[in-house]
Amino acid sequence: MYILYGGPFTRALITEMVMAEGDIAHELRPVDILNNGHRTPEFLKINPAGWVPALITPEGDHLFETPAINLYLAERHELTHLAPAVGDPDRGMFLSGLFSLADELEPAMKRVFYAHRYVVRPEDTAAAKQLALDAALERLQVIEERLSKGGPYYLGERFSLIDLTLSYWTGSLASQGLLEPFPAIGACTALVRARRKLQVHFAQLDEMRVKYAGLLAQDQGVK
Ligand SMILES: N[C@@H](CCC(=O)N[C@@H](CS)C(=O)NCC(=O)O)C(=O)O
Repeated sequence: MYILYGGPFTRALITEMVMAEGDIAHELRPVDILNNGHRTPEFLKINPAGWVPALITPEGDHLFETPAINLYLAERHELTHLAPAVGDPDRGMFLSGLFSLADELEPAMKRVFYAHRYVVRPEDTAAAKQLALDAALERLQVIEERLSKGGPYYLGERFSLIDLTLSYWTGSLASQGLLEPFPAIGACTALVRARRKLQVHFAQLDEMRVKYAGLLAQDQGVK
């Protein structure tokens, strides 16, 4: 049985969606990142980087880095509707798209959420957040152009882990009206959100976002 460390307010939800798509049995162990649950000695034994998600495989390996965990699960369980197999003509473009989200979009979004960590003076936090947001939107523009020429998904007619990951990250932007300049991304995420097995997770994501905005307003977010 897999053990997934994750829980509220975390991108572990993307891994839960992969598990749902593949009907993969697992135990979810919530980590309270608002109260530094990810920095306890116990959790650091699971993932020394101190981040969630982390996955313990049935063999006892400890895996981390969300896109790596997701790709591992998709490949191990032969979920070729999420990850084109080695030798599939779509494989190269799939890897390019997935790594681009991991290397470019996800770090920019992390800086948006944790802008206070990237400044020396607290009064620079809003500017750091805006710069991070600009970087994220610039990445989205590249994806928008690709989808508008040959969507609805990143791989054309073929849904994949890229669209699922993209839909997770764009959730908070959509709620602020920031996705309006990206209609093709909006259409792609609407298709992903309508997937039968994922609807419950996107409902959780929306709920989590509203709750987190409330906590931020009271200055109770992750430090
Ligand atoms: N590169 C890692 C980053 C993981 C990450 O930053 N997770 C967030 C939750 S979404 C976290 O643990 N935040 C707590 C912190 O940075 O202190 C991955 O993609 O898994």
